[in-house]
Amino acid sequence: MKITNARVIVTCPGRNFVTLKIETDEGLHGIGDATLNGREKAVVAYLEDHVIPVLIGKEANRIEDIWQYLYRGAYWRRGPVTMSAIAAVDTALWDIKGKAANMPVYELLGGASREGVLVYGHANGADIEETTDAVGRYIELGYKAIRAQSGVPGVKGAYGVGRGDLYYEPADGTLPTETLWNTSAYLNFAPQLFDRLRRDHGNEVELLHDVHHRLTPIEAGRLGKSLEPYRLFWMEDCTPAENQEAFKLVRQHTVTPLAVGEIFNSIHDCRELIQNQLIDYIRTTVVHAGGITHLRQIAALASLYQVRTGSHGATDLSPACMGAALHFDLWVPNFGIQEYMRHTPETDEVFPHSYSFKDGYLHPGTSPGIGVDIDETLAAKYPYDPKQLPVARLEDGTMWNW
Ligand code: KDG
Ligand code: MG
Repeated sequence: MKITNARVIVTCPGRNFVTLKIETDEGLHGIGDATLNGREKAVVAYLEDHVIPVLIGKEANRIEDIWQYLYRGAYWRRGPVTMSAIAAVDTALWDIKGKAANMPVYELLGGASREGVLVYGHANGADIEETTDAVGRYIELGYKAIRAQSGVPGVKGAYGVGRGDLYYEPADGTLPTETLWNTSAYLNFAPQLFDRLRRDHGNEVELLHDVHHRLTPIEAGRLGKSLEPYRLFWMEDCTPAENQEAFKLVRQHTVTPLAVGEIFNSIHDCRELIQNQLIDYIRTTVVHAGGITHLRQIAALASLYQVRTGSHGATDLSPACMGAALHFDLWVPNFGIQEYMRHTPETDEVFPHSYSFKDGYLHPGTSPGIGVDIDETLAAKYPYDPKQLPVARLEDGTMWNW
């Protein structure tokens, strides 16, 4: 089965998505997500100028060989643009292989290891009152695990507070929006938030929190320790992870479980954190970490150290990524949890899919392939709308981590 055609589809049904569609001489096609939030056009150019020309005529069944060709063949290895482009090809080829075998991708990987994929939803609010109400609404919807983010008194731009709690989207300006950050206000506030959430909602629901790279290692240790009474499922991205040694310091001070990895794109980014058991959950996902083929290597390494998966699943990862991730999650032995931020109804229409939510779990469905397609006619009605992620500064003007 030869690849005869491949093209990139850019659409903005509420937010921008980049999708690669690969077609074969047997009439089968597959799709893969290539969205890199705020840097979409870089991946489009990479695919159109450097990847698609070498795909035409290749044997579509040779997923591993094509992965190696694109990875080694670029000479310039790794990086989010390269790895998102490779991921799109990889996902589309797994989709095609599934369709050719008439099997859902989780069957090709080794079959289901569980009945459903535990997901966490996003509750957020401008203050504690709004956030606790939002957590209550997610519990009513059936969620067993909920990420809670709240506006912080005195902080103009706490991370994760959206416009409405269902479809939070941070990339909101043609130029980056400037937010202000105050670490000490946040460190005082966060334990108050989780104290209130536990008092209002009890101990059964799993609560998660994203620090979004904002703290130094010692501040992260202090936060983790102060959140211990509230038994978080995880504290995410508590400090930037370029310096992975830093997590030793965090670990020395807290037993709050740690999750890192949504901005990682290769097993080499994860290796030190995993091998030194400095984290509990690895958050790499299909689209930014080289597709299913690479993600399973990361998961296998993690399994040696009892680190579990907790893949990124924000709205900037398209339904094509979500579909592929759910097949992976249903199979992977050391599964932990999957992030699930619902897409807008317009996005769901552009990407018809077989995955479905019930009682806090997602299931990828049993359609052959990844179970997600793209309606190109509808996609064409939503032209690209350039948007960038915000930036953050401290109150004295110093640039900080958004
Ligand atoms: O594009 C950036 C978002 O995907 C990111 O800010 C979301 O941190 C995030 C999360 O945990 O979902
Ligand atoms: Mg995050």
